[in-house]
This record gives sequence, C-alpha cells and structure tokens, in this order.
Amino acid sequence: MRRLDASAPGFRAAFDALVDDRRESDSGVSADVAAIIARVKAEGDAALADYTRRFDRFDLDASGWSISKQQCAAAYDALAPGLRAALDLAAERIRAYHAAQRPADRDYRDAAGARLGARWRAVDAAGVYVPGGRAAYPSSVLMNILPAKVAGVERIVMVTPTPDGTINPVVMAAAHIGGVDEIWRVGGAQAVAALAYGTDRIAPVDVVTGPGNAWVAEAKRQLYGVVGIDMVAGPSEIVVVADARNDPHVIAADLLSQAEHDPTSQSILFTDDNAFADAVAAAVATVIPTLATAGTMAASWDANGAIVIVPTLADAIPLCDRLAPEHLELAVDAAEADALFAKVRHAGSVFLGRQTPEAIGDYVAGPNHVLPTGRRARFSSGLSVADFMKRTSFLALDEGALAAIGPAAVALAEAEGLPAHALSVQNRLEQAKP
Ligand code: HSO
Ligand code: ZN
Repeated sequence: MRRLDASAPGFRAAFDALVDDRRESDSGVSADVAAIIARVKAEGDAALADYTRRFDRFDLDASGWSISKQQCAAAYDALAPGLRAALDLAAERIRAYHAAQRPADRDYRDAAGARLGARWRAVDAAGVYVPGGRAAYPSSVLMNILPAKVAGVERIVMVTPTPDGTINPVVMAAAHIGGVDEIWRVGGAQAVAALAYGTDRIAPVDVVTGPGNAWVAEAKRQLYGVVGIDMVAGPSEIVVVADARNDPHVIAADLLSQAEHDPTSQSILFTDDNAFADAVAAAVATVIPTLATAGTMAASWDANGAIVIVPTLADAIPLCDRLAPEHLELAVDAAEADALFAKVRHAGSVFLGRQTPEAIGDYVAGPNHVLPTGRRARFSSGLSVADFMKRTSFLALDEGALAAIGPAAVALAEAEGLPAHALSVQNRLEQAKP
C-alpha cells in the first residue's frame, strides 16, 4: 500500500504514477489469440473440440457440447431456498432498473418540414461469456443477460468453460432465471471466436459481452468489428472518499471487497484525517487474515492499494476524476455526498452516503455491475440495454422540405466533386418546379 499526502512535496509525481499504473498486462497473448481465432474460423467445431480437450481437459464429443435448459431449471429448483430467493430478488431488481433504461424512439417534423427520427431495435443474437472456476459469478450472469432480455434480443447464447467437466450449479440457475437459450461448454479465446464467426453447431451472434481472462479480453478486442462487444474489461477498482466519522473497519471492508477479486485489483482511500487513515490501514491488516480470500486481498492491497490524505474531501474529487474509477464510494453524510457527487465527472458508478456499500451494487441494487475499468470511465459507461440495441435513423421529405434544404445539398455535392449526388437531388427539385 502506498500512502500519499496531497500537501506534501512530490505529491504530483506520486499521484501521476498512481494514475498511470495500468495494472493490465497483455501478457503477450495477442499472437496466441490470433492463432486460435484463425483456427476456429477455418476449422470450426473440430478446433473447439481440440482446444477444449487441451485447455479444459474435457471431451465435448464424448460428454456433450451443451447444457440444456432443463438442466438449468433443475439447478434452479435444487437451490437452497434462501439463495434462490436472493437470486430472484437480484434478478427482479436488475430487470426493473434496466426496463426503465430502454431508449425511446424519436419521430418529429422540423422547421423545414422534414420528418426526422430514430428507431431502436435489438440485435438478433447476443453471446455472453461466463468464466469458469472461481470467477464464475452468478451475479454477472444476471447482469449480462437481463439487459439483453429487456432489449428484446431473441437468441441469448452463453459460453462457459467446464474444466474437467465441472459446472457451477448457481451459474446454471442464474442462466435459468435470465432465460438463456443455449449454453455451450467452451471457453477462452476459442469460444469468443465461435460466437463471432459461428461454427456448424454454434450459430454466430451479433454482440459478445461478459468478463474473462487475458485471452478472452484479447479475443474480444481482436474480434471487435466482426461482432459488437461491450468493453474490454480490466481488473476491478474501488475508490472510497471517507471522513473520520466512519468506522474504520467498515471502510476497510469496503476497500477489501474489491481487493478480493484479483491480485491486480485496486482499492484507494481518500480521507482528510491522518488518524483515520492510520485506523483504516490497521483495520485492513487485521481483517485480511480472517477471510478466506486473504491471499488475493493481501497481494492486491500490498501492490496496488493506496491511501491519499487530502486537505478537504472536496479536494479529493478532481483527483478521483483523474483515476476515473470503476466504483466511487462517497462515505459521508447524505447532503455532503450529494455536494461531492455534483462535482464528479468521471466514474463508472457512484455510491452515495454511509449506508451504500459498493457490494450492494454488485448484487441487488439494480444498476449494472459491468463497468468501465482502467480509467475508461472517461469515455465509456456501464453495460446497458442500449449495448444490445442499435439505432436506425430515418427521414421523410415532401416537396416543400426538399425545396427548402435540397439546394444546399446540391452546392455541397458540387464542392465535393460528386456530380451524381448533386443530380439525384437536382432531378427532384426540377420536377417540382411548376
Ligand atoms: N465488483 C465486480 C462484480 C462482482 N462482484 C461480481 C461480485 N460479484 C466488478 O464490478
Ligand atoms: Zn465485486
């Protein structure tokens, strides 16, 4: 953990270093991923079967390529009632939040008399990547599928590796709640390639979303353009802005909630009180060994954690904007949280007040937990219904509207040296003359 003081000499350089710390290794996978993609494109299912045998030690042809809707329904029925109710509540709240997010069509007539507008339609098919192993989060299954469902996507395909044949039953239950249409037991770059190009078994999709390891992220990056993607996701981050009136243990747990995702995750505290900073650092050290994810949290906090002392909490906001964090907690009284929030320009999701832990947003609040990381909140946003839709603009002119704006189009076409453009407008303008 590094400790910075905004009033100390050398702060600017130290903070610049914190901002520039990418924490994203491309680990040199780009050539490997390109080779995998090329092979899946050329050989289809045979390549998938081979990679899955090699990487997941799973024989698709012998043990089955897919998981059925019936299996998912059975997994849902078999859940402990408390967990089932929790998943149901999460799904209901995520669905409601996203239903209110559906973009509106436009259709209007402007001053020149032109009818103009835009219409939103869902993509035909969406693919959702679900990692295997420890990072197979049922909450992420809901966060990816439900916006697609709300958008009206007719075919939702899940791909997930099942290393050594293992399947997470809670992931299957979440797929059931979300209404997934197909689940294929493939993962890695090869699964993303299959979704993008299609194989004999797996029909191609139009958009691929969902988190994954370096190979999956690189495959999405390389296949963007063949398919749409949500974003290239990096390690999780949390920034907490807290005053000394918080319980240091409460704030420590907030910081650790993201540190436990991955050794490359990052947790940063901004506070205006040195003694409180000490207390949080001590609480972090006390809590880490008590939790099962101690190793990951310790690695993340040691390498990437930071505490920044600022003269006033308002001074923290421009610094937070430079980090453009995925998650920003403003753990202060409600009125002050609002005042600070009004000044925030760049953050994926903001958690206001002392009773709004980031973790509530990971599960049951309703807004999406798939959020921009690695400072990408400067230019992008969390996953939404619109990511599964596209907008078609339309226009309709009558003689009057064409007469009003057509001559300007003719002038511009001539200036661009495109006479057929000019003629296509001019012909109609002439016809319209009495
Ligand atoms: N905080 C993660 C999402 C997540 N947390 C899933 C728990 N499960 C990325 O925003
Ligand atoms: Zn989380």
